[in-house]
Amino acid sequence: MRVASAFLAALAGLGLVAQQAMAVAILSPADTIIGVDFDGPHSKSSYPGGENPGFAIDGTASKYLNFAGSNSGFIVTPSIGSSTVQSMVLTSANDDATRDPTSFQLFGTNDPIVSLDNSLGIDESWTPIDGFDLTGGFEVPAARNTVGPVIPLTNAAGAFTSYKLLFPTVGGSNLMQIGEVDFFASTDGTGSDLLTPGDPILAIDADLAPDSEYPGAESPAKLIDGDGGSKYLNFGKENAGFIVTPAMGAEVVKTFRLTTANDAEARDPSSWQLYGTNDPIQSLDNSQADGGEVWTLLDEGAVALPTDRNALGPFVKVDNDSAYASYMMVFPTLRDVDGANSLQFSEVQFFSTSIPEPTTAGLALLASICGMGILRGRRG
Ligand SMILES: [Ca+2]
Ligand SMILES: [Ca+2]
Ligand SMILES: [Ca+2]
Repeated sequence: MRVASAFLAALAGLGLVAQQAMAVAILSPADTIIGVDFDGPHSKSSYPGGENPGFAIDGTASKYLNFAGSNSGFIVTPSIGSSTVQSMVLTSANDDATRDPTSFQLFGTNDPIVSLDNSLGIDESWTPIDGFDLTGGFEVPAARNTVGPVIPLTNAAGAFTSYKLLFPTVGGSNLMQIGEVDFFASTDGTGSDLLTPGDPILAIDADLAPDSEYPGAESPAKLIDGDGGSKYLNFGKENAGFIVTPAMGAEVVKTFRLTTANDAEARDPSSWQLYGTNDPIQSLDNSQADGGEVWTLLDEGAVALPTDRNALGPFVKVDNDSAYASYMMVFPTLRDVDGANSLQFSEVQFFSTSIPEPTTAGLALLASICGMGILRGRRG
């Protein structure tokens, strides 16, 4: 007994036992937690390499497919130069007619194209030309790989050097696909196609998607479920994170600890920022944390997580002496952002007490005390 109490007293003197014993774990599965990402919304446009927008004007029925579905399309700059489009023909793709466009909007511009591939396509000044629902005989053919009817356009806007074609609606699918698009200067589809295979063409989608997005089974709640095998994954990558409101009320966070996820170490956070607020949380899930709370940046720094998977990371000190009702933690950098499609980790815990990493000298002293204890125990 004497040995044990002396041992504990020695450890307490080192700050290794007393502080750990008193440390309060602040987070629990009862807490309210949402996903956020500081970065702004972006276009959802994306396509398979083998079904890129060039296939919409390659002169064959081979298709362009955009995973963004409705409101996707393309920007094309005809190599023939300025033209006045007055009719259009759409050719159906090879499969799944629910991906076929059921309406269109056509715009023109004489600006140089500065929009990027897979962007919103709004970085030029665009003039509406025409657009309507593809009904009453103008439907994309139900038969596959089939040339559709001539779609006459009312073009009061004149000649343009580039065109933007959007498909605001498709036949119920989450994807959009089109086998071929032909533009004509005639009103009846006669004459040469204004579009030439190889013309500069960009995929676009006009819908704004928030940067914060997570799979339903990998929600922020997985960070505080006490299960190191379940993870939170956010496709927002850099600057993604979470807002948590501990059920136990306002506490002073002085230490945190992360647990790595099951795979893909490139997705591990490598730096952190911790913010606090006592305002009610108005920010929405998957928002930019722009609900109007006033956040105080408490501390920030690097974190070196183990490459081991489902492994506890180091205790990380937070320079903070104030209690907050809610905390926001975001991760500005990842271990290997170029090799990652998301941010992920399995658990987070906040502690109300500083938990310093044992120093080398402390560990040596600890080892010598343990050795003494063992020797004394044997003698007893
Ligand atoms: Ca094609
Ligand atoms: Ca978990
Ligand atoms: Ca982001």
